[in-house]
Amino acid sequence: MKSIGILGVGQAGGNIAEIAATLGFQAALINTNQRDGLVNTKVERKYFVPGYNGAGQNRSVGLKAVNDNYREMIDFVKQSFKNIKLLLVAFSTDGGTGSGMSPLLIDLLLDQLSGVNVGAIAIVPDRNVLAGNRINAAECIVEISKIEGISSVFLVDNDQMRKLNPQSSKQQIYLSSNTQVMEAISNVLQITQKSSLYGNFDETDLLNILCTRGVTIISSSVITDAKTTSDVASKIHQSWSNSVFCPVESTGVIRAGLIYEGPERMAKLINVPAVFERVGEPLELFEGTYITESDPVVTTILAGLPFPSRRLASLEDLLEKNKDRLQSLVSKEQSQKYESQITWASSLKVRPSERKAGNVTTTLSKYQR
Ligand SMILES: Nc1nc2c(ncn2[C@@H]2O[C@H](COP(=O)(O)OP(=O)(O)OP(=O)(O)O)[C@@H](O)[C@H]2O)c(=O)[nH]1
Ligand SMILES: [Mg+2]
Repeated sequence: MKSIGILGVGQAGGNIAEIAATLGFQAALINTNQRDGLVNTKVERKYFVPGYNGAGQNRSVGLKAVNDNYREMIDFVKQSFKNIKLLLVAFSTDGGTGSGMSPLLIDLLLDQLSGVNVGAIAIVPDRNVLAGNRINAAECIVEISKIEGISSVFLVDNDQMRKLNPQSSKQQIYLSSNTQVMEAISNVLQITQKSSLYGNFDETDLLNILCTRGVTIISSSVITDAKTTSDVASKIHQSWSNSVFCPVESTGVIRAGLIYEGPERMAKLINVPAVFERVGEPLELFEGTYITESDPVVTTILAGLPFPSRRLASLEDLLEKNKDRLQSLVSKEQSQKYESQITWASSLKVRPSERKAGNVTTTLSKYQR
């Protein structure tokens, strides 16, 4: 039984829970919209908030759903996951249900699930989403970043898969983002089950890293053609820029994992100071070395990173640039009306008044000669 559980909230969250279930994770979902959740057929445990039919991209609807039903939600989560050590709540930051519900729900679960750590898989929208989605995303990320005692926050960046496959449809991008994030987590969890003569990376090491508060990324790099330690370091750095997560921008890793799988002769090219030069040496490093004859792969886990302010500013810039236009759009909603140029023409439609019933004598008298 895997020690990490995935709780999807809202449509995107449910889609991630679906992939998690196919990879053998305990998975459950919560939604305000039954029709969205029913398509995730691999997820067995589902809670649909009664009396709702989606949140219509309105975060306050999601928030109200938790306020009114948090006891049922907490019971549902307790019943859905058995013997897990870390629960990751997955959701998109720019819709209404997942974005509005998840920060408060995570905060409540941190108190209510004893012995279970709680982190997040939060989706950052791609560059094409409109103002309303950007506002949701910014509000949600601010709330997530303030939660006390939260474990790893994985920021899945929908722009990253678009960058690598510009021709793909939105659905293909969503599916490959969801698959990559769950495969990355599944992969590091599987490594903890292997044993090695040279240094094990065990489940306690992994949980130590993942229970660090802050932003976490996991990435892997195939280093077959590397010749020097600096080749290896630069391949690892590239993998931090090209993973499914928001690219690493600054220094400040608190805990990290460094795992090597491959032939012995390549293992010596891994130089810890060179790898961490760009992000600063972490407080603690957990290493694992697994000698195999397959292609050499280095997997890194960086935890405790600051929120990526440049990436998030790119989300907010479009709002800032359009501030006046957006403010006038909203004030117009209440005041706008249409003035016609042909108000004079309405009189054309006025019918002459009906003839009144006359008096016979008066009519006869009009014709007298
Ligand atoms: N990576 C990924 N992103 C998704 C997926 N589905 C939707 N998104 C993102 O999530 C946003 C829409 O959020 P949803 O998850 O549909 O919203 P919701 O939480 O169901 O909230 P409401 O529909 O407003 O009730 C989109 O703009 C995308 O940014 C998915 O399967 N994977
Ligand atoms: Mg939805």
